[in-house]
Amino acid sequence: MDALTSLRPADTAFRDDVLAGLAAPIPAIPARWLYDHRGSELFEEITRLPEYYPTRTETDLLERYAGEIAASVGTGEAVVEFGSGSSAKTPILLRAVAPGAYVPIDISGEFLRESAETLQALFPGLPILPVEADFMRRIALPEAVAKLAKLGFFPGSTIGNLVARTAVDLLRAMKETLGEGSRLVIGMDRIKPVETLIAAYDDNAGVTAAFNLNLLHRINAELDGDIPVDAFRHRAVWNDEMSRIEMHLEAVREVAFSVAGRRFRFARGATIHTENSHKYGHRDSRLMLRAAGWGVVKEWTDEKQWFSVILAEAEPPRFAP
Ligand code: AVJ
Repeated sequence: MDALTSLRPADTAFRDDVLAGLAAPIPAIPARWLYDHRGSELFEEITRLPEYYPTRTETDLLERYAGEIAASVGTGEAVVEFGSGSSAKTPILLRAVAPGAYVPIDISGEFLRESAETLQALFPGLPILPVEADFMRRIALPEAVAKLAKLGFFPGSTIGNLVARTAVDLLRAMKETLGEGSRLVIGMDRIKPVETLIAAYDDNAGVTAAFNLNLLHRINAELDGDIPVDAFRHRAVWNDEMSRIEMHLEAVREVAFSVAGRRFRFARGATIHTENSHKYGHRDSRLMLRAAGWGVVKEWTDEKQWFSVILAEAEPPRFAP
């Protein structure tokens, strides 16, 4: 192992995932690598697209029902957000529940600092205690919030990136992090007409395509790759069996390239699977939460039932059945 490798484990993880993913029988790269600086900018742009309904719909739901959420949780709690809340959604919740502290958790220290600054300006008196960590595992929360009741916040249907098994692992880790008696406000995207879903993930302006293709630019820049990006195109497909939108990068011609000194060859039509975005039926979301030890207290949805915001409560350990 060279010195760089041992000093920069994050780079190794990206390289390992990309090399293993490109060589796999069904080539796939974990979706988290889409979100470098440029990728995060492009995602922000996606949230403003006319076709991308989730952000708008969830923000409207939070605005409309923040009062009801606040009424069922009380004030002075520690709001713990999984992912750093630089978006418009976090202030809506914080304004409504008047928390005793705000704890954003994110794997990227840079985004944490940015969003903490933005929110501190909006809520000058609020203690903001960022935690740089991977929230897939149980996290020790700051000592300062030990005595406060906890309200988790996980908006955006980010849970939908994960297959059910991993999603349940995450929800269980969140329960362990937040502790007994805690509650969770989670956004989950609903199943809807396929045309609407496809449009949201393959927009007319091509922003989602740029977001997906940016992964190849990132590989070229960070992993010494020479992938001809124009040999790939963005594809969004609905996998009905798995109830999810999948993003793929499809080779439009036969193409060979190298990444980190390794050679790869893709036949025309071969794809790299880059993201899943699971969609849930009314009962699906409840079942998944329940499987991880969360009981649904209340659920809010829009007129078209395109998105839902769920308030869940950590259930105490129970005996059978
Ligand atoms: C951030 C995972 C919620 O799945 O809708 C949007 C990501 N990908 N357009 C989603 C995404 C393409 C987004 N999440």
